Amino acid sequence: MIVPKPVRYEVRQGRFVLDRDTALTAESALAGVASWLRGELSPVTGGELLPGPGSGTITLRLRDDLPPEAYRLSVADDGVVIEGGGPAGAFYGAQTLRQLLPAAAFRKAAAGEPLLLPAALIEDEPRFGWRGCILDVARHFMTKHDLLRFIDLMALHKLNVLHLHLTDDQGWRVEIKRYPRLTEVGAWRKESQTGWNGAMDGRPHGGYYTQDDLREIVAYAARRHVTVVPEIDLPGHTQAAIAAYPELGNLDTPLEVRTTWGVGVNVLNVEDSTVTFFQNVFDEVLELFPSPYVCVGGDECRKDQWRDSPAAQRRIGELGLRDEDELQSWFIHRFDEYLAARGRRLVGWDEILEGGLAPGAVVASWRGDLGAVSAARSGHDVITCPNTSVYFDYRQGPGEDEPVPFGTVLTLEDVYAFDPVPKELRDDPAGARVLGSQCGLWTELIDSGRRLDYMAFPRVAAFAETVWSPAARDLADFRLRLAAHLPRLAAIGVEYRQEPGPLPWQ
Ligand code: TNX
Repeated sequence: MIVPKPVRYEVRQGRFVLDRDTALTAESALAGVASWLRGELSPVTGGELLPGPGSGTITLRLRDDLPPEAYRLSVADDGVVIEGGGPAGAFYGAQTLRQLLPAAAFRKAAAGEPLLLPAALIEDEPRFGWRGCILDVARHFMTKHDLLRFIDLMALHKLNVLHLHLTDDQGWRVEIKRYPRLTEVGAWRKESQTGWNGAMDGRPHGGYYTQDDLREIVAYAARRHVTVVPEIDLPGHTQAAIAAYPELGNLDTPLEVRTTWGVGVNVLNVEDSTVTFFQNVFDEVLELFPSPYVCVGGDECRKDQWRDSPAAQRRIGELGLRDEDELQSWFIHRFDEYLAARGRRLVGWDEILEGGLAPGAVVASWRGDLGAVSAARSGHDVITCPNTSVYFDYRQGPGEDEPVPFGTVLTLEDVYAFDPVPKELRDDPAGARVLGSQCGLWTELIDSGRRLDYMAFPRVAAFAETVWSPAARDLADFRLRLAAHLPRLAAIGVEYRQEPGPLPWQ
């Protein structure tokens, strides 16, 4: 009853009893996985899972004939062995081990029932290397505590990329030492207007992560084999930055951090000083986030102000560009060069295809599948995250009382039916350009960790299956496994959406 479904599961005879005297041994390269597993299991068994003789032993080791994220887990009467191709594989084997236990094993207290693991042999590895969630902490700030908990929940589902949308019109959420006003001013917005499906609730809102917070978040994620990919969204979605430093914008009048939703008109100017400003910002961001991938946004940049700006028009003339789309492309290229020189790869939303795409750029394709298909065919790596299939800010059922009545209905079954490789690329060698997918938790209408739970779960479980498990789908089988999985989420304290909705509603 494992979620996401493993590649191969063979039921065997017998069972292993986990108790306070169970021992746990690991080779030194797996010390991190072992200490994580001890931390999860010891409150449940009441024992310390030390190495050495015990009532039975859990052994963690590496196997060099497996890919790094693959594992083999065998459970027998006298012991449990987890073999990983690398530490990530061993970690996923340990996650599967937890799911073989009763749901009570997900509580942080003694289980009060025997902890029996059914004998089995499980062989497993992911279908895609990029298994992500986009979390928008700009529209509504999520506390550090909420973020760490969310990372644990991602890891439980064998997801490995947290794409953190750190900046937008409505808030700047990352401390930058060189430019303190980005958070002093940009992290706070006044009473918002109401409207847009009741979205803005008339309350002031704000918050940001200090650099120490972010170092902690990144390290916490790394221990769970989750890479945090930072996004600083440019050149649109930047009103909070312009409110802090008006010289970044196109107007003479000052702006405030935005208090409405939708695509805004205020975008960065294209001065060299603005490019330098953001490269200085990235100098600090790269220090905090070791991820090989860094997202510079590039989505929904309205060109109205560039059309009206003599400076932007002069730039178009000087560079011999055709139009404002090419100007945006020129702007994004500056950051591609900057990141490439520092050994990082640029990720951008599919609008970066317009007006010419930076050579090594990775495209995050969100407007249906079109961007994914053309980017892959022109030799770019692609992450698929179509708003038609994996946007979890969209409502989960058609009911009038469904909380957050935004977007089209996107049910659990819709998510389960998603294939990360678009139809057009399935019989095309360019399909290999799809690195994987990420689901989108945009938070205009998700204003708290509780609401995040409701919108994310259980759809994240279905999504995890689409990126981890083999392509074949069996909805009835998924439903059975989900029925065993929901009590695990409940034991953790996740307020997932209960069928038929909208409970639990706050
Ligand atoms: C589009 S996805 C956006 C976000 C919004 C989202 C709402 C993307 C690159 N841009 O700014 O939050 O739709 O669903």
